[in-house]
Amino acid sequence: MSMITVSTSPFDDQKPGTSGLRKKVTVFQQAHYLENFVQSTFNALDDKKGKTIVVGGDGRFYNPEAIQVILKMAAANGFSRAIVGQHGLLSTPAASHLIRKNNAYGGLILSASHNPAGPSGDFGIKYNVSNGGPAPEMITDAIFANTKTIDHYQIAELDDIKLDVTGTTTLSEMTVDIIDPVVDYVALMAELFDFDAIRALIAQPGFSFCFDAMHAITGPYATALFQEALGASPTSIINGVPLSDFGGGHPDPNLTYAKELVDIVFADDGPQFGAASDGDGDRNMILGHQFFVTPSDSLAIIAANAHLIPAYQSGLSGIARSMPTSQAPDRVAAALNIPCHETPTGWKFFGNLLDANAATLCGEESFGTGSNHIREKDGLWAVLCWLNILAARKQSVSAIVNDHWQQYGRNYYTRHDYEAIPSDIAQKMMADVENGFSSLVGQTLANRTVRYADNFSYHDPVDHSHSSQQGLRIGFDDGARLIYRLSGTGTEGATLRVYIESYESDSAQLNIEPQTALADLIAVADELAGISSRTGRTAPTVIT
Ligand code: VG1
Ligand code: CO
Repeated sequence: MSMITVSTSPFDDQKPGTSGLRKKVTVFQQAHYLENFVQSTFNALDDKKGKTIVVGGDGRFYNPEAIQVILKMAAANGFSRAIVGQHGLLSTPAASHLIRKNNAYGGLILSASHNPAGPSGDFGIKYNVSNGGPAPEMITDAIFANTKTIDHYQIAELDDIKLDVTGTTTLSEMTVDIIDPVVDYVALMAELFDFDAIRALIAQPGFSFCFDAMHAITGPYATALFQEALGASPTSIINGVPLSDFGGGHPDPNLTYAKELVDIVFADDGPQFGAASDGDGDRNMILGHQFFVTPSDSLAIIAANAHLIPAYQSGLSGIARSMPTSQAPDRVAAALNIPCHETPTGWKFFGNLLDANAATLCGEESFGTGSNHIREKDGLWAVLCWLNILAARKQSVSAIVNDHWQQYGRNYYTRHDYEAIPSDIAQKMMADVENGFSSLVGQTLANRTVRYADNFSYHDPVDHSHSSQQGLRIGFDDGARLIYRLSGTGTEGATLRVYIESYESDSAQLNIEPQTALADLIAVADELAGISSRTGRTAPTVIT
């Protein structure tokens, strides 16, 4: 028998964050580190006999090594079948779809999303359950509990499997299907959208667009979709070849990190439409010519125009947004007479709502948008939503967004991130802000009255689980909000995220630059938490 049991001892830092376990590559390279986490995950699951697992990652450094370990451990833990993307590649949305399509028991996705990659960058691993979505807190808590007591793991002592050719092979008793990572995903997109209309739009002489894959996982998917299925020219995709260090870049689709795309689309002769995706393909940025669409607005506008997209023609059951996402989608939900659910940050909280058909569309302010077609956010899906809407409405991106504001009003919105601040300073700041809450209600700040100040908690209406301490929020009488959260995905010190929102319905006041429109609230946010005095930072690391 090739199965062996290896003795190990626990690591004390394997608590999954907002989206799985993320650490420096060098941390994952420690002996037994990856194995401990994988075994702890398997230990948290019921009987694996006869079950299928999907495995793939965003192609970052350490992906190939980790996949070999995971496959050998899956075989030793009794899985009967593994479905693996060729070369070990799968975007996060494609992995979610494969889990669902093949009725798999679950999947392991290897990604640290937008975090930089390479030998000195980050690596990550995340378990998804049978609905295709990230494991809910009940399971991530059980995984963490196992990491604290683990004393052995099981692995097959066999040669590595070759992952460069599609086909079926075996690893001891386990069947391994190496599949094209793109085909099933493209077929799903063709079912959801009006490809003929999008093809016609792209073929118009006056229309051009640019998609930036940021040297991460979406390159091959974008090529198959935009070029091969929809007829776009090869020059419409930039940075389309996945690299293990993402070309040294930071594949976070926002105005700061996707600067190359922004420069192209903001040039005077730039294309009418631009988009980018993140490291693992689950997030997106949408641009029109010289125009940026705020992610919260993107969700609201997709919802308001969903009837133009074949998959959503018959209506939406509801919308769900994370708490810090702006309230723009709430206004669309109210107009459509459907519920708008407010969940904590992280896609794992949308799974139950989607399964129960309580929501059709979901989104986060952090450039994540998705629907019930899978159980992850989906960057290319969002791009196709916009292309489908552009094709149907025959208007520019900026005209569609401006129309939306005229109809619903505008939720001015910005997020200020302060990266890599010392953890103790960040923790103290959050504690002090929360301690000040009792005296805050009723006070007047930035010409508004504070209506509530609390630490957000969520009661899941489907499984009745409870999640507390999900972000500090201050709500004003006019609907404006200030929110403070510490990131659960960073790997260096703490990242403070400050979310600032205010609502404007005066049709003459809808085109102000957001940092200007929100200036008074931004000043209050800094003052209340003492951000600059405590951290010495005079400006955020990133503004989105
Ligand atoms: C961030 C975003 C959150 C998103 C998460 C994972 O989390 O704020 O909205 O779900 O990243 O996305 P945090 O805890 O750092 O704020 V991804 O594309 O990194 O899997
Ligand atoms: Co991502």
